[in-house]
Amino acid sequence: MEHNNIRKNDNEVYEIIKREEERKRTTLEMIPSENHTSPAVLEALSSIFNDKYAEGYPGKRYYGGNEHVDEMENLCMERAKELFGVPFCNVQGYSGSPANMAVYFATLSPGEKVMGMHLNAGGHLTHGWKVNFSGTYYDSVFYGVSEEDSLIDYEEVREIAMRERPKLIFAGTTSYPRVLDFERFREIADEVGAYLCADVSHISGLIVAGEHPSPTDHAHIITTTTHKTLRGPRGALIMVTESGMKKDSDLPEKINKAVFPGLQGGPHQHQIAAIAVCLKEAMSDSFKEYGSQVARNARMLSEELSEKGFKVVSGGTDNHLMLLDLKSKDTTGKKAQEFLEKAGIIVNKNAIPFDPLPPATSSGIRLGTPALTTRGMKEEQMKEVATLIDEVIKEPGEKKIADIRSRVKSICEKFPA
Ligand code: DSN
Repeated sequence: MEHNNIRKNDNEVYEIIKREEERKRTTLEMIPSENHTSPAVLEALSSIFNDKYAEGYPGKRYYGGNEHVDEMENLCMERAKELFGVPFCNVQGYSGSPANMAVYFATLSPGEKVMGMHLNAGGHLTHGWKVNFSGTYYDSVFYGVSEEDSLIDYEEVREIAMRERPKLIFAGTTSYPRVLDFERFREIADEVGAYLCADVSHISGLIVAGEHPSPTDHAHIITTTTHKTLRGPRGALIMVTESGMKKDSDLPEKINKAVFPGLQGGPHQHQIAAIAVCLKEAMSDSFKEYGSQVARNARMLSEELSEKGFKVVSGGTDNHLMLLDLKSKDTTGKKAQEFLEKAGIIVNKNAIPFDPLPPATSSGIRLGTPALTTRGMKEEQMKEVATLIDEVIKEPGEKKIADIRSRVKSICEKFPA
């Protein structure tokens, strides 16, 4: 983007933006929750809708002048409902955490019980973690993965649910590389009378592309951020499914009230415009091809890294991400992240299941293919990237890192962001 007005009025900010553009252009973005959004999404984000206050919902706003805001929000909701096959969607959540908070407000009273995946096994802060609102104001219990294969043991999930009787169960992850069995989660939720919320923030792009089973027929509520595999602006969708409506026909109303006035003030209408643009993009055939390539790339990267002697948690991946267990590599997640960053490969350190190290150090790194795939990279480039990662981890000296940095730059030039 040109940013001519920023350059004219505020050169300091302009220069920082240009440096960030340069960083993105010349590095391999492999954090699985990040992506490169389209210029159309970025244009919508900087549109005139930024200026408008619109507390309330279409047709029921607290301010005047919302004719076009209503049009835009209705369009965005209709697109989300069509794409995910649900009868209700709230598009005002500022991001994933407030969206999940709205689900708590709509389904639980403070002190009631939620069950989610343990953070160290690949869950999310808002699924009950103790330092988060969800573990502070609600009673939380966790399921994890099996020590043997790092997969969710659904029998164990059931046992914990039967014992603890949570009122809300989250099926959702941030670093779980395998398919989630939403049907099984729903059976468990039904046995204890709980709401099932599928938080598909990481995999929503794969779901709409047909690369991961959809939770629509199983969950009562679906939440997702819009900026990960869905490749939109920062933001969130909170959806109620047909079976959510059957369980509680007031759920949409409760969710709307939880978002506003419960949690948020004026919705970010420029963000909603950008979500609408992203949802249209996600309806296209080219997005389906994108989602499928993301998964193919992840499989290839994981296979190549395994062949080079890396331990890939759970033995591989079914989605867009993988976790490398670096315990046998004489390094930590923290060090590996730092060395790779110097070489222009951006990843994040991540706890692996049963990690002996604290999260700030951790024994693993998390790698994903959504952003590389957006740049047009395919299996052949994944082989190259696996070689670069392997070389950095094996020999993180300055000379080697400088060599890898220049090889990274040349891949980036061939595949412009
Ligand atoms: N921070 C996100 C991620 O990286 O997965 C989750 O909120």
